[in-house]
Amino acid sequence: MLYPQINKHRQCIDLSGFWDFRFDFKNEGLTENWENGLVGTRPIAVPASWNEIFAECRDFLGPAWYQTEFVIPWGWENQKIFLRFGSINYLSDVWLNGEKLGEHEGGHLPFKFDITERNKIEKNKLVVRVDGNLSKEHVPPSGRTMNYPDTNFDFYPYCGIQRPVLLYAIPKEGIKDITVITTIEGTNGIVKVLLEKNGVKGKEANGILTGYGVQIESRISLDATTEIFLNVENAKLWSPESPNLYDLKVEILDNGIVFDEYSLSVGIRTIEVKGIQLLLNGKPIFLKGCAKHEDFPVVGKGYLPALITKDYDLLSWIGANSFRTSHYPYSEKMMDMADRLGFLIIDETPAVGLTFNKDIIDRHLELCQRYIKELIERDKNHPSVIMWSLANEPHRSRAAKDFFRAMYETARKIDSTRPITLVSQVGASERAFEFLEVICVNRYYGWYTHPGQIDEGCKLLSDELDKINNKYQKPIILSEFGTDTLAGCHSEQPEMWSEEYQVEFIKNYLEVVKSKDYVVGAHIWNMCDFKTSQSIIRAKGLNHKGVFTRDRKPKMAAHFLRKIWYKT
Ligand code: GCB
Repeated sequence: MLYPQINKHRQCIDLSGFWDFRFDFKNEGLTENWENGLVGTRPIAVPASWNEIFAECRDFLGPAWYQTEFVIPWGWENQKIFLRFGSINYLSDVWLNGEKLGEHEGGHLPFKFDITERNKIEKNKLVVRVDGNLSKEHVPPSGRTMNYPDTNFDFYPYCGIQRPVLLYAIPKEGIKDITVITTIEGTNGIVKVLLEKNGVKGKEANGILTGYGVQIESRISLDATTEIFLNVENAKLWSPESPNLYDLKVEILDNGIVFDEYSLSVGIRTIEVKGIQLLLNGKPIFLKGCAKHEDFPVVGKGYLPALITKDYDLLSWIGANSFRTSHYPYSEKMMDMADRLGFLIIDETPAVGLTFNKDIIDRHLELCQRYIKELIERDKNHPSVIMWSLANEPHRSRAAKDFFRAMYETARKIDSTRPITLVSQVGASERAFEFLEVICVNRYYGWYTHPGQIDEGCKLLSDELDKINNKYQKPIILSEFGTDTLAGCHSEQPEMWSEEYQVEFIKNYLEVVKSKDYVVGAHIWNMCDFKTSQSIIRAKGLNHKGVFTRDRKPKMAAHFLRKIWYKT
């Protein structure tokens, strides 16, 4: 799904702003036909989660209704027109002028509706019903009664329209999709551009790659092929140290006249697994960084551009070169920025806390296959994305291997270029590791087990990593490790919850990691403190494992990481 853009042939309007909003406490909106127009509303910002906005409704997960109006601008008469929702958590039903456009399940991934034949010249009324209630049937599922709300995962289940809603127009015939694959031959970069088209019989396509003083063009007849090859001599490769990006423009022409075009940034790079190593552009790389969350006061999981730039600045400040989008896909703009700034991303689906219960496993598999497909379709052209993560911490189950094999095959069919991983807490007995290219493990010895005993924890970690390596001989990433740490809590001797304990834990874990040549990355849990459901292990409803606080102030651990990771 190409992100909407503005050029001579394509237009886009961001419907972000203040919408009308109403909670549906008695779940009567559907029977009372609220889709025809809401009354008794109050204003709400879109995008944003609703939970931290209205004091009395933090834990009300839905349903709730949104409404806005828009006018189709002059000049769009002969275009195809779409409405695109970046992310709504969790279920959405959408109506335009009282007519149902459709529904969607799952947060954090975009969906769109073709409204070409359904919009009015005058004002259009858009109504959206959002239901964020938890259920065992959903992915991610509900489940832990020790949590309120009863999430089966450790972050707050924020709900609402959480990313921008875009109204956009494209030519009736033209570019449907573009896939860019880059390879390296000697000092040359080969950029392969695969086109998917709407109509366009008898037309031509032109690919133009510019940057670093070169311009390379290649023209094809779309009746003969849909592949464009661009050969870049002495290519400037993309890497964290030098995130070089070329500009690619694809044009569709009719008798030499351009009638559609689309531009995107291209980073020429390769990513592969060889034995126990992860190679970027043929050279071993080590991932240093944190796992993250989209989470901030007031907006919850709402898209906030300033927070994106802030988080990248802090990641750079500690010298990180990578992160994982735990535990769901992040906003498109977060991914664009990673390309520009040179961050390596493990891109994860929303499949966290899967249980494999017999009664729901088929439904979950269907959803998870859709999630991985939609994630790859959305993010496949980002050089920053170096790996797909199928899921985080599924429960131990005999059914897991076949489940992940099916997800893996779906992913492999669409993307043959990137390694695929699974983030597991099961360890050496995780049977999906037999076919996945990279192994990600989360470990908390010295915190959840062996409390207060970092040395003992590190010994266990070291032995276990060796055991996994002996069994699989694949690159391993320590994808989570950390301790809850109250900012401002200190102790002479490292003691749990203190900033000193967090530093000591991270320092010792990183020493273990350094001693293993098969460990190719270490991601601390977490970059920042973040909101969770309420429970006896989450003081103030927060997970405190951040090396920064929720409002982005460094703890001692952040200073420690800057000391060891940051290079001027
Ligand atoms: C984990 C989970 C993560 C939790 C973390 C913790 O293993 O993957 O979602 O937040 O542990 O702090 O307990």
